[in-house]
Amino acid sequence: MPPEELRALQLDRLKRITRYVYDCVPFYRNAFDRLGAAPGSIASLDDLARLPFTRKQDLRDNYPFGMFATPLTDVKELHASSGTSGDPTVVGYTRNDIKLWSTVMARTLCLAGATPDDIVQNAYGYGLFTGGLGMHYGALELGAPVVPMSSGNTAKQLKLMQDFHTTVITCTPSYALFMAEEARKAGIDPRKSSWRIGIFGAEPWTHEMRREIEDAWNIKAMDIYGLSEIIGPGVAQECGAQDGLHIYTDVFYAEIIKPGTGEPAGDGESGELVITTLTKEALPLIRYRTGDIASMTSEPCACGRTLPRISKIRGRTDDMLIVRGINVFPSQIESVLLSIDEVAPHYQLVIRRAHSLDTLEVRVEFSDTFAFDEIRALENLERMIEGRIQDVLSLAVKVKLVEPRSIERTMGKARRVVDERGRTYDA
Ligand code: DLL
Repeated sequence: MPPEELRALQLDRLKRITRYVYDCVPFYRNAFDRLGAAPGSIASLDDLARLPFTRKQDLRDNYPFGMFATPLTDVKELHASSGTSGDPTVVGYTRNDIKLWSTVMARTLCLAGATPDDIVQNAYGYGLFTGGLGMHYGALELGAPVVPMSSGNTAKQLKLMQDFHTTVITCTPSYALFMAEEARKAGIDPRKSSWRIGIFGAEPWTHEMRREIEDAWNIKAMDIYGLSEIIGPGVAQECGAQDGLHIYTDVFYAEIIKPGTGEPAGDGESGELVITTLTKEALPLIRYRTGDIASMTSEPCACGRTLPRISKIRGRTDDMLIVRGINVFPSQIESVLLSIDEVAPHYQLVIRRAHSLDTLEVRVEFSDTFAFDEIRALENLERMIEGRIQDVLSLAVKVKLVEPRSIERTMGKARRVVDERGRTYDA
């Protein structure tokens, strides 16, 4: 769609959705009234900036169904994302919302290069997590057979991959790497598998991790982004150009703001991604603060699509670790680790506080193929990695090399950060 036409469609939908939430969700009526923002006053897309933000805490405060705009009888499916503390965040879908989800997920599969001739092995978890069912609906809509594996049961994943000749694998990037290890252990060469495309997301991963996965499986590894509050998977997806994720702004209007001030960030500038759902019925959200840090550009893409693109997610406003006053994104450390041949892409960051001073320990597995015949070699490697990380972060960290396969593997989202100062959360 040409950009002017897209903007007209967005404005029309924005006017409708602001009126809708004002009429149907007491939370929004109060928030709009407090700011003196009448829904009828939206005359241009810029007017959106006058509307209030919505935060995850607002969903928690209205647990479980207080933010819904429709009666429960119209809600046909409920999901919840597990928080790190307190109540989960509950999301609901009407029949039309499920149609929308199916459409954006079919789009996602197409962007990634899948066709109805593919067979999709869906190893995202089925259940309250939105990954499994979201991908399932997309495959149905696309018309490609879907194998509803869910996550885990790796031996079965590998067997059905071989028996069914599945061609598209969908799971978290960390599980894709784990399956490659298990395949090799079982005497299966992952590079010779029938998979040609992987659609990986639900957790942060770097370009270096992409190379590891592409190399391990001999596939194209494509990044998928989404979050339950907005719809689940199906908010943005990489195309064949692998140069940013097209974000579906015809239905999920996107802004990038400076987290501190809420001011808009410029084209290509990093900030917090904020999304307004333009057509959702059960859980419409206005200016939802995703907490995800990315940049956005409207520069034309090599693939010819006109939807803007977001960068890979660079971190979260709330998983940014602050260690001795220095902001640290786990992805910065991942990039360093994966550029070093002697270590495997399995790591954990442990933060402790000793004598009121924070320390960051990077535990990383040394690679199977590397022969350490003496302690000295190991120590030298540890010092070398510490130096590299210090160059990037300007922070002294302690690197501890650990045995292959000694760091806990997960079938879903990897647990990268252990904060022993009193908080633990998933990456
Ligand atoms: O993770 C939805 C999803 C399922 C996306 C399957 C992709 C594939 P939640 O459990 O609500 O929903 O977690 C959403 O996960 O705010 C990001 O912080 C993170 N996240 C999701 N995709 C990516 C990605 C699903 N590609 C939260 N890169 C989001 C980095 C991601 N982080």
